Amino acid sequence: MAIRETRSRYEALGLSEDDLRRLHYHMLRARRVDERSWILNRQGKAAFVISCQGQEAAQVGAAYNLRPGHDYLYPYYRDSGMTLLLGQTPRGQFLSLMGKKEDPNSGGRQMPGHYSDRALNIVTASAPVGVQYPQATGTALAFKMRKEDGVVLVCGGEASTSGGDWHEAMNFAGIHDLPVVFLVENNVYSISTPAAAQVAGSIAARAEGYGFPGHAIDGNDVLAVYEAAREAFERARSGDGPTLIEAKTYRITAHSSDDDDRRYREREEIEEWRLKDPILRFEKYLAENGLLDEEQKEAMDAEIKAEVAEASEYADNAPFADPEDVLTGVYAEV
Ligand SMILES: Cc1ncc(C[n+]2csc(CCOP(=O)(O)OP(=O)(O)O)c2C)c(N)n1
Ligand SMILES: [Mg+2]
Repeated sequence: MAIRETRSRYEALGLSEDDLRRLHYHMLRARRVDERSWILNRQGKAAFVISCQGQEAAQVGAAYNLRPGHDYLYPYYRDSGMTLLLGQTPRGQFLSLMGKKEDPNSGGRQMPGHYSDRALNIVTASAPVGVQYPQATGTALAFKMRKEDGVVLVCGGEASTSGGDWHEAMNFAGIHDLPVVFLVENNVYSISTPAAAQVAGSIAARAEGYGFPGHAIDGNDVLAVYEAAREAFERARSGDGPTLIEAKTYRITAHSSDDDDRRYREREEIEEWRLKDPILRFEKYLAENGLLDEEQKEAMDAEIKAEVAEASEYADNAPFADPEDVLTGVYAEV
C-alpha cells in the first residue's frame, strides 16, 4: 500500500522509471564531479572551487524541464548540476577548473562557475551577483516578440534577491507576461551572512506583488522541484507568463574553497542538513519503491567515478590556455 501511494506520486507527474533513474544519475554525477573538484583544489591543481553540493535536487529537478538548444538557461555559479544535465561534461568542468585551453566556457580565461555554451543555450554569468536576471528577461522578451515557444530559466541564490536587478527583472517579466522561470536556490547563506540577516519576509511571496505566482518548495526533494518547475514551464510555454520558485535547500560545503565556514556556522547545523541530503533522500525513495538496490547503486556510482577519474586525468594533462589569448573576445580587432 505504502509503495503504491509513493509510486503514484511519480506516475502522476508523468515520470517513467527511466526518468527517475536519470534524475538520480544526474544528481549523483554532479556530486561526484564536485567532490573531485575539491581534491584537485587541495592538490594545488585548481585555484578556486565553488560547489553545488546539497543543491543537486533543486538544480536537476528544475533543469530536467529544459529542452537543450531550444530553451535558454541563465545559470549562476553553483549550477553545475544543470549544465552537466544539459550536456556539458565532467571533462569540460575540470578543464575550466584548471584554466585549460580547451575549457568549453571561456578557453581557460574565466573563473570557474561561469558556464557558457552556445549550442546548449547556456549564457555566461557576469561576476556581479544578480545581473543575469534582467538579461534573462531580455531573452524571454525576444522569444515573445518572435512568437517562439522557448522558455528561459534563470537562477540565483537567495541573496541575489536583495539586489535591484532581481526586482527590476521580476517587474519587467510581470508587466510583459514573459516566458521566464525564476529559480531561487535558497541555501541559507550568502558567504558568511545568514539569510535572516539578508532577506526580509518571504521570497516566494514577493512574486504576488509583481503579478505572478510564487511558490516556496522543499528544494531537497527532486520530485517536488520537478513538479513546480514543470508547471512553471507549461505556464510560460502557453503564454501565461512568469513563475517564481523558491527552492529551500542548504549549502553543504563552505561558500568556496577560499572560505572557512567554521567561523560563522555550527558543525551540528551542517550535520542536521546532511541527514536531509537530496541524493540520499531520493535513493531511499527509489529503494522503497523497488527501483534501486545496493548493486544497482554501486554499478551506477562505479560508472560515474570512472568517468570522473578519466575526465580529471584528461584535464590535468591538457595544455594551459596561451597567455597571449588573455584578451581574446575582450576588445574588438582594429
Ligand atoms: C554585486 C556583488 N556583490 C557581492 C559579490 C560577492 N559575492 C559573490 S557570491 C556572494 C554570495 C551570494 O549569495 P547567494 O545569492 O545567496 O548565493 P550562494 O552563494 O549562497 O549560492 C557574494 C556576496 C558579488 N559577486 N557581486
Ligand atoms: Mg545563498
